[in-house]
Amino acid sequence: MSSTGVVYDQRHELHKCLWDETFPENPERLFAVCDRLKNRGLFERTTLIECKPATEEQILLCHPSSLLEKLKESRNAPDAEALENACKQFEEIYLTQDSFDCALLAVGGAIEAARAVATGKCRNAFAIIRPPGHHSYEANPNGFCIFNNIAIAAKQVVKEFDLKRVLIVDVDIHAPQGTLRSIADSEQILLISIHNYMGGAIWPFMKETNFDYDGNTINVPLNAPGLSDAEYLAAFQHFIIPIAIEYNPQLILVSAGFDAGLGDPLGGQKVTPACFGHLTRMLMGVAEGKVCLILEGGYFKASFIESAEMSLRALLGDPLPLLHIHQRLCPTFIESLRCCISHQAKRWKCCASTLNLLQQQQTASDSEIASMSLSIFVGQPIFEHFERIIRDRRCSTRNWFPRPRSPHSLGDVQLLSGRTSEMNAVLCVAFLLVVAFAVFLQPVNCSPVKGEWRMASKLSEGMVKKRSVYGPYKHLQGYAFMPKKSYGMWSHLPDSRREGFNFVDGGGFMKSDNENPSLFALPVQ
Ligand code: Q9C
Ligand code: ZN
Repeated sequence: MSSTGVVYDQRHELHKCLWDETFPENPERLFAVCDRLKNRGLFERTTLIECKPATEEQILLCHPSSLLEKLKESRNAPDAEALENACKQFEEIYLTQDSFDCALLAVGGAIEAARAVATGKCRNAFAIIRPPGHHSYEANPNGFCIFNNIAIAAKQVVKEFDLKRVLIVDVDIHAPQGTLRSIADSEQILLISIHNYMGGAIWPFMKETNFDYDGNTINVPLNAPGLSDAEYLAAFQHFIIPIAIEYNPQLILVSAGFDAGLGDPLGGQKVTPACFGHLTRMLMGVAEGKVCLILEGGYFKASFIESAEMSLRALLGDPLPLLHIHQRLCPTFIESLRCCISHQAKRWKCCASTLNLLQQQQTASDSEIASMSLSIFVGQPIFEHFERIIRDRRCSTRNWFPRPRSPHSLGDVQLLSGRTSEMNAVLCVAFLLVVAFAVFLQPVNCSPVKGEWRMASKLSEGMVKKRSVYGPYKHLQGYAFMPKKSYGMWSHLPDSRREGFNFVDGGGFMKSDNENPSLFALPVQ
């Protein structure tokens, strides 16, 4: 039996942000994953797949040549400042002089991994590459992604091996608007994605990422934070896997982002590393096990290195830790899943029969037959706001994210780090000092960036309220400010009050180097 292939290339580390060392998508992500896999003796059990740069012809499968030309210029940029300025034309992208070549290499890695599995040279594979790819489409690199690695790889293998059905499963917490658009014209590719949607009030603010999208993309929108293994397993068990079986793909490519994982600062969900292994394993029951994982996001090291390890162990056929599910499914999630099943019942027999079963149960238990829910999309105002920010080039990648919090401050993940009571005492004192400083220095110390940050952090309980504002922000009186974790807002606000607000995306609190604090505040309607 042929072995598990791994793509890994040192050269991917040359892509890094030169002007913001807190940027979450950094070379450290690859070192960390590879160190872990080496230390656990997993690398020596795999076959290294040689990674070569994608050709321009391959990039053109998804992007226009104008983009290639534009990006190529970064090779000759004189300095970091020039690069930073050039990046303002893109949304959340940074470039170094090596980034263009790194991005070609990432696409090449995805292609080689997909090829190895498609030809049977490897029975399955894991492409550990960066920059990630699933947000990029046409001339729009965005969301840390330069070229759409997975969409290009899918189109390449379809073309090269004349495949009729390639399935892409995207478990990264961010909606893959890039992959959705890149494959929209491909009859041989189907995308199924599970991602944060939050009523449309989260980046990329697109209605097409909701359950009622029709096309060759199937969405499982998540409208609540804090979801965990139970919800992901249910989505796979009752929806994603049945559709995958019915579709009967010849090859499965997985956008393996681990930012739905426990403790991830961008994701807000709580999938455990072991669960990522089990999800991979469930997919291995389809397409004769021809599964190729392609790395996407994942920004909390302690969590994503383990998720990557568990996923690779699944590919290798190692036993995985048992999952302990001791929670009921989140009702908001159940509603999403029901919407997905009802909507897809038109196209997929498996969904039609699940729907039928649900309705029988409801009749038997004499409860009312749940009707289809409305498709909610409240993202339009913030989407337009965002478009304006990008269009006017009012932002850069600098300081879009708060400094990473230390693992100790991440509620659930404390479990991973065995904290002593002395440390607790020290942390308490430090916390009180910080609070005291924040309170007392507030009126004096008012640089724009610090000011914005403070206003936001004051609301970190997750409530939206009308605030009285003073100092340089007086004109923002009566606005709702986004707390550090806007996901919190969804859990704190009763449904009836949600429509009244515009939400600012919480996938990393947006700070900026411009002078306009209204970026961070939206009027309370
Ligand atoms: N405050 C990947 O995980 N964030 N990309 C937009 C701005 C976009 C993440 C929010 C995050 C993109 C591959
Ligand atoms: Zn992501």
